[in-house]
Amino acid sequence: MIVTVQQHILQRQQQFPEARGRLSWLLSGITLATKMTESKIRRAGLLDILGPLNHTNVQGEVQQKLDVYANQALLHCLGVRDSVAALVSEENEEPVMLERSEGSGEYVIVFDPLDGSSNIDVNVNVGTIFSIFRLPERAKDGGSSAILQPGTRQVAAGYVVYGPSTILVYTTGNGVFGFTLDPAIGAFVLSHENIRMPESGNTYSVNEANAESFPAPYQHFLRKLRMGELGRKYSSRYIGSLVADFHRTLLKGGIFLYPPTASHVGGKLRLLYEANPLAFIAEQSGGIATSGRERILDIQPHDIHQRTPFVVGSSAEMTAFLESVGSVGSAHEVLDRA
Ligand code: P6P
Repeated sequence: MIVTVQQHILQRQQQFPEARGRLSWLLSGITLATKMTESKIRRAGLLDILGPLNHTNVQGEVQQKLDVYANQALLHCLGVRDSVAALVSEENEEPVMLERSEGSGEYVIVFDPLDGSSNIDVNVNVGTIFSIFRLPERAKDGGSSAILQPGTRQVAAGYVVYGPSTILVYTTGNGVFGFTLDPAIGAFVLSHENIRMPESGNTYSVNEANAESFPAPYQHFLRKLRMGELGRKYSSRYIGSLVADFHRTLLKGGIFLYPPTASHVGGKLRLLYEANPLAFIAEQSGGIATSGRERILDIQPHDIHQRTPFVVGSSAEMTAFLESVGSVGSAHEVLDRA
């Protein structure tokens, strides 16, 4: 008996204060948009859709045609759901505020429509990442305060990883669940019931090319890891596509790091639509996520596109990291607040 992601939310809605059908209706907007994107990715080489457009996005990155398609799909599929008050996309400089009748716009959805898209031309996994907030009562006008909420205020978060299979992983704060897209019926079907991140793993994931510019405590930690001082042998795995590197860490354990570097002294990854949703999923599955200075979910954003250092993974490796880096939030403090 198959369980689709919509059925899953509805079946368990008594546990999800946010569900009441509106959240599953929102999620159906996301799943529809990601299925549209998946159908293009599957045939990318056959369609005139590969390769860069002749302009750059707000991030100054050359936009791949699929980025634009994925972004438009999400803006359309979510824009027609009247419970959505505002949309924030990695591809849009400003939030998209939606005209809604009094009181109907209830949610803000933040997303990276196609993370890692530069990998598409070489057929490497890419992903869509999303995060859902409620519009605070006082900000019914959808002002920036409605959008700049800390990750602890997320009501749901998830990602779709487009790879050998297409898998949706999400949480609403009651565990983490995975659904595999069945092309035969065009539905995401429950395939990973209650995902738990292993308490430790044997891979670490970091772009070693930047290692010389990592802050010394990071270099010290990585050296300890490589020298077996954590008591186990590690392998290095770095795909260079955040959702793929995270998905492996979620299922197999270990640690992923994007530290401060010479070119990105504040970190490269985005807080709102990359670190926050993945940190919510990590904590819900028993893992830890930090900026190296504080718990990711506690960070009060000041800009919708702000970046952060991002270290996420199994409790064993993350505890060793936090003790080694001597962050503001000690290992125990971060653990206690997870
Ligand atoms: P680097 C892809 O461009 C991305 O945004 C993430 O998906 C990935 O984790 C990171 O950048 C890779 O960055 O500097 O290692 O190439």
